[in-house]
Amino acid sequence: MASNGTNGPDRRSAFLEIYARLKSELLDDPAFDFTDDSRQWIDRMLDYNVPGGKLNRGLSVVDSYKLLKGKELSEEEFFLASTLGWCIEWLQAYFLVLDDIMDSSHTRRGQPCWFRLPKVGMIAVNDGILLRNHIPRVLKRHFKDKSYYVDLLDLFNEVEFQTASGQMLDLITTLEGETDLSKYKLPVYNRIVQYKTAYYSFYLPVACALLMSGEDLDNFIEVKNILVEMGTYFQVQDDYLDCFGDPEFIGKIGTDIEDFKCSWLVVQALARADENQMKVISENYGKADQSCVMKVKAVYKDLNLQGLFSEFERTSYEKLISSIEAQPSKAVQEVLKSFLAKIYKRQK
Ligand code: DMA
Ligand code: MG
Ligand code: MG
Ligand code: MG
Repeated sequence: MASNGTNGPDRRSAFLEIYARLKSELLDDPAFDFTDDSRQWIDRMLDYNVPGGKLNRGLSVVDSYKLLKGKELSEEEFFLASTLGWCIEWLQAYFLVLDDIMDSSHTRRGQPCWFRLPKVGMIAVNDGILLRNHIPRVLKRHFKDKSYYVDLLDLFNEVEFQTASGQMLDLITTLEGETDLSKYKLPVYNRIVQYKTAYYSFYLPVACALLMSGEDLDNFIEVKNILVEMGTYFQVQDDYLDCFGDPEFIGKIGTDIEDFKCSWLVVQALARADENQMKVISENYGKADQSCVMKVKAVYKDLNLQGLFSEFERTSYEKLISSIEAQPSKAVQEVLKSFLAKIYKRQK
């Protein structure tokens, strides 16, 4: 029997046991008459794309629910919270499989991106669609009779729409930036990351835990705002690590400079560059050539964007802590603080 009151590796392995169960249910979904080959394909596709990350989002549902409840979870409660956690990991897998195609990335979680495997290629597009379709199948199987079932479906739909809209903003802003770099300003940046990252990575896990606790999400607007702030901070870290992180450690090789992305780093660089540095950026940004990438990184270093980032981390943390402490509920404060602790000064 999986123990659920534990921390550390046991907590992760208890959570992973739920993955195995959900996967085997999907591999026996009566709505599709599986052949051996198709079952094996899904089995392998899921193992490759769903469980290999940090699992922060998924585990946060369990942690948050436990904090809101104020005591240890029963076996059933642990299972349900974990299942919602896995639905978020599935959503993330779906977005990442497609994001890596759109961003021409090479590696993810320390292995080649799924579409880079010779036998996969553009089948990955349909795999993304299947990953997305698994979520309502899992929810139907395990939550159909819950009073909050409709709210749960609605929540996942809303958040998926926001994320896909954020991805669109990311992609079309890049198109605009290619002809006019001066479009890369902080408000444009903040809007992209709020939509593409913050809702699904930060609001969604807490909202799932709140629904399980019988809460009405309309009463948690300020909590949502704080989580969106936290998600913005998280994506700034992602952009920073894309350039300055250790690929061995973060499990992915950065592509933001090559891809002409409206990254936090380029936004900050453009706001500070002198005429010379501006010229280097405009001549080298968005080129796949490694010597161009290195020239851009050299400007980032000259502008001390590493120092600026450290300062940003510190002030974001302080601001977040003070908004969290203004929350009336101690349990909610705990939920938000535990989330922030997971990401503050992260190296991956
Ligand atoms: C990712 O933005 C956003 C989603 C919705 C996957 P990104 O392309 O910066 O992510 P990553 O650095 O993981 O490719
Ligand atoms: Mg990407
Ligand atoms: Mg992307
Ligand atoms: Mg990134």
